[in-house]
Amino acid sequence: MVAITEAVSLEKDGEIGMLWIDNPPVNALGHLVRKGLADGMEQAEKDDEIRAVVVICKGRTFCAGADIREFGKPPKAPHLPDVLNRFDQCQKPIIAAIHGTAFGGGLETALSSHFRVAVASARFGLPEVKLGLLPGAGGTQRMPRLIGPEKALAMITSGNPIGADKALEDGLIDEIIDGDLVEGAVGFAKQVLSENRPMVRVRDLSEKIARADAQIFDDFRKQLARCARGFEAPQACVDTVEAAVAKSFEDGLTYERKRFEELMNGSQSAAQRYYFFAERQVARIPDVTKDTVTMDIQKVGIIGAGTMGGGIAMNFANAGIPVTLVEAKQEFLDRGLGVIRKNYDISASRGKISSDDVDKRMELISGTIRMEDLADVDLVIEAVYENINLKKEIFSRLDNICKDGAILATNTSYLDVNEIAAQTARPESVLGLHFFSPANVMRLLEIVRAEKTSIPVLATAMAIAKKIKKIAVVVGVCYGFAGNRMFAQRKRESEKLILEGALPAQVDRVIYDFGFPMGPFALADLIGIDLGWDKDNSNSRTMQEMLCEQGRFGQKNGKGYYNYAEGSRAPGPAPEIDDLIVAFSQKKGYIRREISDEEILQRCIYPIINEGAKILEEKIAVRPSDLDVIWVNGYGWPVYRGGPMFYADLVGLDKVLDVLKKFQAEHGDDFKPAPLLEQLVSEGKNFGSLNA
Ligand code: 3H9
Repeated sequence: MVAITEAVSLEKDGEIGMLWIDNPPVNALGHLVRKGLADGMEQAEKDDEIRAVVVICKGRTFCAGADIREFGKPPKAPHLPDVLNRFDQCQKPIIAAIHGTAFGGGLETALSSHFRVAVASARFGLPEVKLGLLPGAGGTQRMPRLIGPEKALAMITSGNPIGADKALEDGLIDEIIDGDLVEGAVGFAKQVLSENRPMVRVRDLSEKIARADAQIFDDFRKQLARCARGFEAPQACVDTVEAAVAKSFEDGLTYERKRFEELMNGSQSAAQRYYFFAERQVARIPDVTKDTVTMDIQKVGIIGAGTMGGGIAMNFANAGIPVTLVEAKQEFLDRGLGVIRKNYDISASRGKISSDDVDKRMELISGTIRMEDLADVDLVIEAVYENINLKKEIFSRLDNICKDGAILATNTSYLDVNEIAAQTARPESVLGLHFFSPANVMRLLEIVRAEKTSIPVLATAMAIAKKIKKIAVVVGVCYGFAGNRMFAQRKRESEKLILEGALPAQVDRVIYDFGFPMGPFALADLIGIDLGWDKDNSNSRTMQEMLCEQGRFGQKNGKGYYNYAEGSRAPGPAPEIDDLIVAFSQKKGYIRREISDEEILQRCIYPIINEGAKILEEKIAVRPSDLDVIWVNGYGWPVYRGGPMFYADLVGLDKVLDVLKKFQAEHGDDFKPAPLLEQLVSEGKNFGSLNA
């Protein structure tokens, strides 16, 4: 075995040269790998004993792509597209031997080889689009030539991987290897030599692109305009695959390079790449180490079979963990279990799960009206309505019922977890697990670490969150924790803006155009305007009271800030509400004025950032990027803008600070800048500098 670089070596197995890549953890195609591949291939070509080359990886996976950490830094030669063009020109057959994930540049390496073999568990994907990019090492040109433009478009624009069976069926790979990959790949290479099989250069294939239907490109563009609104990369992916059909291979590559670089230098990809690491960083809690012992959660109890409790129960059943659902009355329990089954049946009718799965999951959920039945569970999640006294009473009962060591969690969205924990003799076992609604769909979970929560309990909560496929963010105790506390800022400002002169449709348009799925008023209609409305004390003091007094509760009864046609969720104009807002604001003494879109955006977004800074100062969150993960997963922040803290850095903290000060002078201390923000600006730093 000869070391070519620290990451690549060349081994000879008779007439087969094995080019080994060893660059943990995922064999990313960093500089040492690219150089190793280029030099190793040259050496193999020069070596007369070697007649075929197998490209293969050590460790858990084939190359999972370019090294994302190198992006944004000055590129170092040799560049991947050049290395892969040399693969094309190689006079000896190259066989890519794949296990794990051949992703991005990894799959492009395989596409530039002359043959591809893989183990049955291997997966193949071009996920660049998820990083705001397109495959930039020939993937947009070779993939359509190999599997046809339509299948290539599906893979490239979605970024979703396919398995080995599908890859074989589509012609992406030549053979699935049963058993040992090294033996299988060497055997395949020997067979290629003995049969004198012609080397297949994907760049020279033309049959599949010649019969492409031109319409598919526009169909994809239209579909992506809907389902990937605001994202630049998916449309660029379509353009480059179209170029594979319309241009020569060389011209197509040049075009791909140009579009790749445009995306790479743009803010969307910077945001999405940042977010990729943010989502991995979030799992790192300074005082939780790899050695922290976690508990095995085999049985879960949930108190409350309402929308939240039912959704939470589904998460555990989906992961194969038995759940006991507790309700106060049999009828509530029956209703809750009925809703769960209905939700599963809907998933089955959409083909997402089988009817067998529905039965299996339902079997894992049992119901009871006796809290005592939770005596043997390992984790209890209380999901009753937001009433501190009720929650305290439940925790004090649970403390007597549950076995020693069982974790007691509350799903409260706002209340003081320390106060709840104090009701028990085991505050170290108490924490908050704040699921977001609908709990079986939303990926975000705030893990609320109370004053006395022990480290193993925290680590166990993080482990179980991973098991039920949530993105968990650890936060501290304060009113609304991190997400809702920041969200309250936008709510307050949007409500003030319509009194000062804007109307709901304008505010919603600005927020929607920024990239949120909907604006604050359409969202209020969706959630229900009556949420938190105190009917008995309502006295036309706020717009919420005005609307609720008129029976306008939002989508649920077809009338809110907007009007909804029967059976439709699309907000329609409600001129009567615009008139009501104008009259109400004038009665309150506002002199209405034209408000610019820019002001609306800054008024809604900058206070979120400012509150984030306060949260960081108070150590409620570990790092700024955790807040971004919360906003992307829980509040619909467009990932191509990274999250509020990333966005603030992009705008420039000095500008954010100036605008906040201006708003403070005009509108008061709701805009008072957080000391941390002032400090970062004075030190010339940004939030990114705190993302350790
Ligand atoms: C590309 O290829 C562009 C080309 O078309 C053109 C070039 C010219 N780079 O996810 P995990 C790290 S764009 C650097 O926790 P898993 C990751 O940060 C690239 N680092 O493991 C983590 O580090 P840490 C296209 C990377 O088993 C560790 O590896 N490719 C990269 O759950 C483990 O990762 C992609 O977008 C990378 N490319 O999942 C693939 N990938 O331990 C992105 C991972 O310090 N990667 N790391 O936190 C993935 O989808 C998953 O990581 C993978 C493994 C499925 C591979």
